[in-house]
Amino acid sequence: MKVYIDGKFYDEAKAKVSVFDHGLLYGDGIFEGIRAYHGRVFKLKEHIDRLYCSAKAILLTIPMTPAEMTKAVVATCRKNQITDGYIRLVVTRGVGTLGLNPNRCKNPSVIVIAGEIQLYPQELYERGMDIVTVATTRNLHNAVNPAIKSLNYLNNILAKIEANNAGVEEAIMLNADGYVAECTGDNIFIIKGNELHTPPLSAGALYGITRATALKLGHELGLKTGEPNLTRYDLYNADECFLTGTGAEIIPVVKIDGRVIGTGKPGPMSKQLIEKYHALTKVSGEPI
Ligand code: PXG
Repeated sequence: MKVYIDGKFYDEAKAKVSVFDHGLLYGDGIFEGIRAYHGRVFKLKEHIDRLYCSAKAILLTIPMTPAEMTKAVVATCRKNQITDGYIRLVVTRGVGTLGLNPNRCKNPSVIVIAGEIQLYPQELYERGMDIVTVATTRNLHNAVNPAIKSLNYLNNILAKIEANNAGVEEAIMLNADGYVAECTGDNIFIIKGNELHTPPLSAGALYGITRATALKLGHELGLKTGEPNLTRYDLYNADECFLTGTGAEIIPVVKIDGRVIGTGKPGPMSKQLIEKYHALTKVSGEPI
């Protein structure tokens, strides 16, 4: 594997950053997780746009234009002969002093890794997932805004540890007001009757790219889409539930905190959404 770092390609074993990089010392940086399907980078523009929004929020100037960033991602895929895979785009604050002052970091680093994706087990897509609500509260907007896809993922990792301890793959995180925010690496949706709901961004959800796609596809299927505040009660009493994410795509949820959701099997609308999503990944994206 060849890894792109600041304009050059390095062998995997030589692809390294400094121990003085503030991405490592403080989690000071941002990232994107992107998929490639059938020789195309899916939703690349959306991911690049979100990367620059994250950068703006943390006052980090990415040392290249979005067009150059797009080229770097595609070039890294080509170099690694990726047709289907996972692309991790990382921008760190760069090398600085041991103090946390970001002004001491003069050169942010841009890293692109293109490799294989690790998916949830296939049987979970067929049977549906069992997930739990965890005690770790989603970050507050005025602390580390959940809209920033930052390198500081400890909030999510702490929640993931709780999910692991409970013997499940994903955790529901609530915000400080007790409303549903999202999962550790996925957004959450419910279907009740003819309505498709997902928590609003103000509840502490990431501006998920798969989330936006699922809302659009749901609308096309004739569902009424909305983004109201949701409580656990709303989740428990849903007809169907699923998670969305670049890695997970759309995955059905059939049990939450021991409550069976709907029939206890992946629901018909969720299945249709999954089909439509797969169809979309087959025909769109930035050619490699
Ligand atoms: N919430 C959080 C906290 C995420 O990190 C999503 C929602 C879904 O967003 P997208 O835009 O992907 O629909 C994410 C995305 C990984 C990995 O390596 C994580 C994500 C995406 C891809 C890979 O764990 N998280």
